[in-house]
Parts: sequence; structure tokens; C-alpha cells
Amino acid sequence: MSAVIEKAVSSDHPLGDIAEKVYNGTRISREDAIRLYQSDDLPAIGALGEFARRRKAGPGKEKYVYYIHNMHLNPTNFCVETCRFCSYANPSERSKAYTWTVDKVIEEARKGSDLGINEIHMVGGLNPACNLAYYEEILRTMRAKLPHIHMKAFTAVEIEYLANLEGMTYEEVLKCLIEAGLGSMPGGGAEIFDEEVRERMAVKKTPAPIYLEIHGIAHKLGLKTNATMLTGISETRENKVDHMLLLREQQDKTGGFQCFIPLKCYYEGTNIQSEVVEPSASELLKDVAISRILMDNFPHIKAYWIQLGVELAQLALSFGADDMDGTIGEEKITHAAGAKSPLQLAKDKMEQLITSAGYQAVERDTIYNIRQVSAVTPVELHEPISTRLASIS
Ligand code: V47
Ligand code: SF4
Repeated sequence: MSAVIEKAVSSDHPLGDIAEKVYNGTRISREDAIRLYQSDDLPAIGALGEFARRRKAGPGKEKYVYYIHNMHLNPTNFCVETCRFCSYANPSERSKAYTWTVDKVIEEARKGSDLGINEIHMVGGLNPACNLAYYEEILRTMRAKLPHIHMKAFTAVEIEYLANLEGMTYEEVLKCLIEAGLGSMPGGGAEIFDEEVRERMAVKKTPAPIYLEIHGIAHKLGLKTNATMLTGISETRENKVDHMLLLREQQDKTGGFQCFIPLKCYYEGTNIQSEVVEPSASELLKDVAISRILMDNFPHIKAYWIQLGVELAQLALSFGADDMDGTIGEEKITHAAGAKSPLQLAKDKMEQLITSAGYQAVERDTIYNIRQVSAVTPVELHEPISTRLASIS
């Protein structure tokens, strides 16, 4: 341990006992996580998140921040559900509702392929016209025509819907999709697991036990998956900690989660804004740092720049995030609700954002194999992390 860290651990700072656990690699408890949320010492929380990130990264990779050259595809915005925070599905103007043919999906994928992408993140509404056969055909055609592209597709919500639509089990649906070419699953659809929040937000789909069960089955079938948490929908800090603890518990059992993505709600086109508290920048940074510390069995934490905005996403890297997600192509879900971030980033812009924040940009594939470590040396920051660590002494 460095002298600075020794100093922090032995301090009488109010978070000193939690810092000691983090430095010793001891799991923190629900109460510890709630105390971190309640603390106003944001630099100290950030320093702990950064420390946890570095240790997780392993020797020689402490400064690595990953990104992927990818695109999002959303084959349909028609949905049988009506979650109150969702502006993407079921637009009030009928002309904006769409369901793509398989050919249209492949045509859009080909545009991304021509730009050099290697992953497609495909999710959509729950649409009876988009049944299992439709998705199998997309996956098979993709594998035949664009075999170099990894298909990360279907939230647990879509798997639940397809199983009910087809009268099949979750496992049967997943096996069919894997057989057709599914490579991994994204983390969407978790929202907040707390039942009261879900009721207020009219979330009828996929309660926590089913979300976790579907991810667990996917892990057992050999798929890597991600997990999310949507904030700014009237949740409490306790709700957030409990959400993360359920994911940590599932990861202990089945181990296939790669990445946790804290999400932030945008409100344009919804009627919930008067009932919710919009998370502040410091609360969003706490979500990153506390998830990095609490979910010690998750390999990666994502700073989703589409929702954080690029500047806050850069800052989130020094709070424990080690992944900037992807170049994206064209994001629809958050932009439908008013996000002002760019729709996409070029690869060199992504690398520049990472290196100028003081980290080493690393292009990865979906399952975190390294494709290329950027030749650009990270900018040396004027205020290194050790200076901030000193603030908890
Ligand atoms: O599941 C819905 C959320 C999610 C809104 O796995 C909203 O790598 C903000 O899951 N404002 C989709 N968010 C995004 C998602 C994701 C993104 C990036 C990477 C990965 C991954 C997953 O967006 C939905 C829902 O939770 N959402 N409405 C809204 N108004
Ligand atoms: Fe449908 Fe998902 Fe939107 Fe809910 S969040 S309405 S399930 S697309």
C-alpha cells in the first residue's frame, strides 16, 4: 500500500472504517453503502471508487478504460407495455411508430459494418408482430451476411415476453436465440427492483426475481450479460443499494455479469417530472463509485456517456468507471426523452475523451478481449488521485 493510502486507512475520517474495508478487499455491507451515499465527502467516495477500480483492473491495466466500436439497432418502437418513464415506445404521433422488416434491420446493420463496427446492441419494444421466428431470422441472416459482428441483444424483459408469447420457457427461448446466433445480452429493463417504485412508474414487466432468473439461465448457457439500474424515477438511496445487492447476490451464484451500468432518466415526453427528483451530478458520481465498491464481483462499471453527457462521463472514470460504452451509431431511447448528448462518437473522439481524462484508451470486443491499446499516452493530470485521497485523512 502506498503511504497516502496507509494515511487514509489509519485516519479518523467518518468513512475511515469503510476505507479500511475497501483497501483490505473486504466486502462492504448494506449499511456501509448507505453511509457512503449519505456522506458529503465526494472526493473521498471518488477516491475509494478509483482505488477499487484499479485493484479490479489488475497489474499493468490500472489506467485502462475500455470502449467498443458498435451501433444500436432498435427494430421496433411499438410496445404492449406503457412504463411511465419511457418516451421511446408508443409515440403519440402514429407516424413515428415503426416495425422494421428483417431486410431493413440487415440494411441498417450493413451501414454500421461498412464503418467498421464489431458489435450490434439490438433491443426493442414488446411487439407481438416481432415473434421468436422474426428474431431468429435476423440473427441467422446476420450470421450469414455479417459474421464478424457480435449480436448483443434482447433484455430480460424481451426474453420474458417472447417466452410468454410462444408458450415456451425462458431457457427454451434463450437456447433458440443462441442457436440462431445470439452472442450476449445487454442489461436493460432492470429499472429499479423495488416494487413500490415500479408500481408508481407503471412497470408491470419482469420483476426482480424474473430478471435475475433469466440472467442466471443465460449465464448457465454460457452467455455473458450486463445489468443496469435506472435512477431519477422516485427511488430512494436504500432502493438503489438493495438493487445492487440483489445483483451482487446473483453474480455470486452464476458469475456471468460483465458490467454494471447506472442509468439516469430523461423526462421529455413523460408526465413524471413533478413526482421525481432529478439526480444531481454528485448523486450520479456516487452511483458510479458506490456500485464499483459494493459490487466487488462485477468486472466492469460503465460510464454511459449518452446519458451522463461526455464531461460527466469523463469525470466518472476517476470515480470507478472503467468503460465508456461504445461509439453507438444512433441512440434512440434516451434521445427520445430529450438527451442532448451527441447521437454517436467517432473512434478517435472516444479515444481523445479517455486520454484527456488521464486514462489509457483500450478498444475491446463485447466480451472484453482487447482489440487495441491506444498508442496515445494519457494526459498527466495536474491533480492526481493521491491528492484527493489525502482529503480522507
Ligand atoms: O432498459 C427507458 C432505460 C434502458 C428512459 O447493457 C431510459 O451494455 C433514460 O439498458 N431516460 C436501455 N433511460 C439502455 C440500456 C443500456 C444502455 C447502454 C448499454 C447497455 C449495456 C444497456 O434505458 C432501458 C431503460 O431502463 N430508459 N426510458 C428514459 N426516459
Ligand atoms: Fe416497453 Fe421497455 Fe418502454 Fe417499458 S421501457 S414501455 S417495456 S420499451
